[in-house]
Amino acid sequence: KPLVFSGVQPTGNLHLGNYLGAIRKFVALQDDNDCIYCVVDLHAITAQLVHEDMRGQIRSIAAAFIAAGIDPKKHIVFNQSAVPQHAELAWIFNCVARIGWMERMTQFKDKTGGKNAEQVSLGLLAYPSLMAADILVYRATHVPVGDDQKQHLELTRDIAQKFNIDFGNHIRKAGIGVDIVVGEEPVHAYFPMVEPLIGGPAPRVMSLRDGTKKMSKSDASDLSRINLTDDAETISKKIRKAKTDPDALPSEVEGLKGRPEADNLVGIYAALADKTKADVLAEFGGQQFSAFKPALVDLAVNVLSPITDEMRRLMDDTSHIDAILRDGGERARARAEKTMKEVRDIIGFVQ
Ligand code: AQP
Repeated sequence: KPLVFSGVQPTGNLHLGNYLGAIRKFVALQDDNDCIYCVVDLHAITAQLVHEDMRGQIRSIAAAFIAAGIDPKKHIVFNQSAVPQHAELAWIFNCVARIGWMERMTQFKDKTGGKNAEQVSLGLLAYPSLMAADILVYRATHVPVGDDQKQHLELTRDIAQKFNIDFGNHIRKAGIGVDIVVGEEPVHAYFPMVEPLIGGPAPRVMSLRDGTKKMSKSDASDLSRINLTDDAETISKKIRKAKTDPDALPSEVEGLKGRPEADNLVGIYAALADKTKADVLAEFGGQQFSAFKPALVDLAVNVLSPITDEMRRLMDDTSHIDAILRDGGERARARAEKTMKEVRDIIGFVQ
């Protein structure tokens, strides 16, 4: 079975973008894949070092995974810091990757815009290197993420490729790895080339207040996002207040061009209903937002409230979540150590 890996940062309330871009896909991939889903707590300290309730944040992401329908017995759910091999491989990748690769990342530029180098942690620059390690320490091949992570996954491929080429002879001598072709070039590879799983009608959910900005945990306006902890009344208020234009919905997908807010709401409806945007417009084309928004509220509340309720129940007594994380951590550690033994061997460390 293909090996799927993905992670979510415990940096605040999960929102609809995290759900549609990531967690919903995690759930759908369980039947046909071997899945490892991680609460990436080491990533959470890159932008902001001190968190008042880090434990609670980690548990609530794990609770969201379980409440959304991930089966932690068949698959693995754990928190990143419980498996030190992630940080070990990230260090090695820090030596494989080039500073210029990291500085070119748009997320790094967005998060550091207007700041000087004294205000930015070294960890934030190296973030994609740790992300590459998260995935490759399991030699995972498929990574479900939102569209915003596409560039980081390309970097993961670059790191894997450079490691494979730089250590090509060592990999061959160690008798491990496989022959693959990358571009035109034959390579004896230890690390696989990962494939991002991005598609769907809402690969990048946009802010409800500005259809050109990504829905994000760090947006100052709570009205810009639907949190997984919002109750039905709050969801209704946020969707009713969502920015739109004055025109009716078009009946064809092409009619959404140049209408980012309309495009976003139709994409959200489609993703929540497991339909295409064309299906949604076949139903609502020609109708005003005053008719479409209440239907979107009903759908969002129907899909999200069972998850919210279950998350709340799981968070009442966290011993169950802690046991899942402990068990997942042990299983993940065993797999990651197998890779690290081989990596240390390839590099030539004495062990
Ligand atoms: N708006 C989005 N649309 C689709 N997918 C999204 N993701 C995040 N925002 C959207 C996806 O959610 C997964 C987990 O994200 P994360 O919490 O690890 O990191 P993030 O992308 O930094 O999340 P935020 O909410 O945008 O946080 P801030 O505000 O801190 O930057 C990833 O798969 C991501 O693609």
